[in-house]
Amino acid sequence: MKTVYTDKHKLRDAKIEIHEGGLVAPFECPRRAEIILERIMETGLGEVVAPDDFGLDPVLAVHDAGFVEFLRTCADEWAAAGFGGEAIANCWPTRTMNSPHIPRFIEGKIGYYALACETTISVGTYEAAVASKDVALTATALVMNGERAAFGLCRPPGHHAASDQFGGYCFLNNAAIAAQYARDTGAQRVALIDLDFHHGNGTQQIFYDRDDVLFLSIHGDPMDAFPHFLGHADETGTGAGQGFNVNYPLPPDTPYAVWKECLDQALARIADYAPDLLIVSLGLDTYEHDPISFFKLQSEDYTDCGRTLAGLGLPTVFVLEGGYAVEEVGVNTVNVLQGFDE
Ligand code: SP5
Ligand code: ZN
Repeated sequence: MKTVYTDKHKLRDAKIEIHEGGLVAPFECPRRAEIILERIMETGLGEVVAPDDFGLDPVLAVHDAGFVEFLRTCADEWAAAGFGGEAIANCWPTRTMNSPHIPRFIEGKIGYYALACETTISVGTYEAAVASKDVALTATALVMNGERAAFGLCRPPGHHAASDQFGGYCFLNNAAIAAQYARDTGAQRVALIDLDFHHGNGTQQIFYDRDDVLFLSIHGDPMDAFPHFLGHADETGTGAGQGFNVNYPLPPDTPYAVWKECLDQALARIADYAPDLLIVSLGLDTYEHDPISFFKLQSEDYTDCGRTLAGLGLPTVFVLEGGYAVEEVGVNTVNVLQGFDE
């Protein structure tokens, strides 16, 4: 299958992340995408093409305009306030002081639009996020125009980004933007399965009241894992979306055999839904040696996963999400794609 890729992901190159009581170099780093691209070249997976520019309309179809403008201006406003380093939230409209007022000063504004503080906004972050959504949209357009499948090598990732919040290394929700674009260009129903170790809280929130995008996610139980406040099995959708949100939270040390049972259940639900398009939020942080996650998938399991996904026989767009065992992320990603192509 074809891969969509651009070097512009390198514009997202933050220097710090808050992790376990200190500052570390971010797990979500440019090298991840380079290693995946190198593996695609070395295995001859297929042609690598550059993204087209889709502009902001498909972004504004799922994200709040004020939020997008905040992302665009945040790094500049941070610098204009005289702050050094990278923009980071330190104060939040949490349960006991929830308010609709959006602060004018950047210190408050970033708290309003943030859902987690591990993720800073560095110079270039917005430009990289815009390029990343173009990667996802270009892959989706390829499949809407007749390719059986395509891989959007997206960086930064997207699935934690909600309609008006960033966090979890995500700024714009690439998979959600792609799903909405597919709806707007002819797909009646879209299924979106999230295989990243972390629950796709942003994607869930964006489509929670809708029945035209079925969302399913297999992930670390939020009682134990980030994003901690969403991803429970009893979150099944609301209004017209009731029954169109499906979560499979799993405990620490889950091996592939157990994970695969959930995948089979999820694929049965997707087959029943009979969508025109499948979008896969492909995270590789389910890997046994991932530094921030707790599942036990092995490299060969990813090939089986890809093969299993292909069994649905649906036009399929893969969108890269997480995966932080950098040396192995190329092999694991391409194993999924090769398994699918077999
Ligand atoms: C796209 C994606 O995979 N985002 C993940 C963001 C996770 N950020 C918070 C990670 C906290 C990890 N805590 C691990 C504790 C066990 N060592
Ligand atoms: Zn993840």
